[in-house]
Amino acid sequence: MLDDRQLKEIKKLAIRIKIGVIDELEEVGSGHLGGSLSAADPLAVLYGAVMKYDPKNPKWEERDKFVLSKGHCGPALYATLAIKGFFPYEELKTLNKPHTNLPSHVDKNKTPGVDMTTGSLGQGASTAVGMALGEKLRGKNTRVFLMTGDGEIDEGQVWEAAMFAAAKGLNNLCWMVDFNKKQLDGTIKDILDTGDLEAKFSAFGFDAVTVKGDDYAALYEVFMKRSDKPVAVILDTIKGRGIKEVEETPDNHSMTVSHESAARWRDELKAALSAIEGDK
Ligand SMILES: Cc1ncc(C[n+]2csc(CCOP(=O)(O)OP(=O)(O)O)c2C)c(N)n1
Ligand SMILES: [Mg+2]
Repeated sequence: MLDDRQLKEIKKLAIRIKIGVIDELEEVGSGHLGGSLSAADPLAVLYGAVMKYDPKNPKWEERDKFVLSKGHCGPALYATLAIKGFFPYEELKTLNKPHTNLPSHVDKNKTPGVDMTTGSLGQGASTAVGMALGEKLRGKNTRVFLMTGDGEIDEGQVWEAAMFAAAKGLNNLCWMVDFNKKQLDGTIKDILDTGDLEAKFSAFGFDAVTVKGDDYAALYEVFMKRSDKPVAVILDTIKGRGIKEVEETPDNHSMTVSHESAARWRDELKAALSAIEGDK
């Protein structure tokens, strides 16, 4: 169980990741804001308290791996990695610029700390399952954390990967679905209703559970849980979480980020950070 001090650190980390996302997107003027913000809360728990890694040795053999299969949300992962010391924070300002190490969709050959190249939706799920199998075959005591989107799971290969993971007993795999109820150009309900995801993953042979995306204490417990099956965590999230105006924008998949809006949103996040710091 996380103690109060650890919980506070994770809450602060989540906000700092969101500020990092704004710092990145302001520089390019637009980007995948909604899905980066909904991913930030679970990322804070994973990189703040759960995963084994070494920023000075990103390819450390005994590290846990993270696959951001919804690779368009690279800004959230980059902010996390920068804050955790994989590369200088200032580099976030190079997002998606020529010759950057931080392309808008993640690339393991470019960015220290990125474990898999993604962006073509669905493929990250297959590669993460392959990685989990590989780690098991090599007798490693490591884990693979995978995050897919809720629109992404419309891709057929995702379910082939899920069936394979359960059939091979990959209990070193923790598969998150960022269930933010929206995809690129509409809601999940309107475009292709996923139905009861917890029941679906259970039926595929996972230990499946639904957790609020910003219930940090509950997320920690679920991420630490081990069983003989792979774990599926349906993250009940809000696209744009943490910035009211973004949460309330219906089409918040990719948004323009002007200097004015960035300043306003940063102020809101900094106020939330100060409230936590002031909270004894
Ligand atoms: C194979 C493939 N088809 C289409 C796209 C274009 N695309 C990028 S993001 C996106 C929507 C993803 O929605 P979701 O998985 O719900 O992500 P989130 O809401 O977390 O941003 C689409 C269709 C893509 N990257 N890959
Ligand atoms: Mg979505």
